[in-house]
Amino acid sequence: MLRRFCIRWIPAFISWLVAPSWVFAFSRSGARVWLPEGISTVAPEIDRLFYIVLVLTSVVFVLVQGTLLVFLVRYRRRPGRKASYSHGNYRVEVVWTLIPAIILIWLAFQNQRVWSKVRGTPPPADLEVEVTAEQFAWNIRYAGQDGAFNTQDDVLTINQLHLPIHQTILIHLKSKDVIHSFFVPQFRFKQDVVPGLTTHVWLSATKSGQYEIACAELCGLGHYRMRGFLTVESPEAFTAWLAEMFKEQTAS
Ligand SMILES: [Cu+2]
Repeated sequence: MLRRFCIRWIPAFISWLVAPSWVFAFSRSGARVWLPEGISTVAPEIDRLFYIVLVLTSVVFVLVQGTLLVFLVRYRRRPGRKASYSHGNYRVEVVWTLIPAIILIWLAFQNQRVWSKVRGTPPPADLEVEVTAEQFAWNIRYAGQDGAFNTQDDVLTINQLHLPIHQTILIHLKSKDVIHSFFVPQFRFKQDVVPGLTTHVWLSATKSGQYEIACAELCGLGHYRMRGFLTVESPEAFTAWLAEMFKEQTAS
């Protein structure tokens, strides 16, 4: 009874559990499973690492849990069977220590490579934007024509961030009050915004469209409505929008 149940349901349960990683392993568009579309230059590399870790841990999970279940069923208590003492196996222990160690060291190097690209010295910026978080909005500041912040021609918006596509954007993140977190899932980008600290981060968008900026840090009662709107567009459309915003600002 128990045996039949195990044979029938345990493989089904395990395959259901790890299905997403297998779908990834066997499909060409696998990078889309589970994650939203990646639209920054670093997104494919971050996704690749994520899925490598997912596949590796899935395989280990199946092997370990499978072995455990086989042993549970096979060596269960039976009348007349005596327990025996085993010393273990030196060779097997060396193997199961060495293989994970090598995999983890390899992963650490891979992580380091991607991390230094994402958060190392930023490449020369085409555009700089200042984003100041406050309870419960995103204040966006563009330097305007002169390229300097806090001057007459700055363009200010609330919750409206427009970025030109295929350009390197340097974002200066600040907070007026508490800790917020600037989160754009499609950019694979999430950064805490800490009061008293300016965090400089860079990104480059690879696909135009409308996206959402979320605050990913519980920052107070209105946290749920701290939502920004991100538009990635052609450099021409961006310049036109910025000029329009400046005109509106000076008119009011
Ligand atoms: Cu917030």
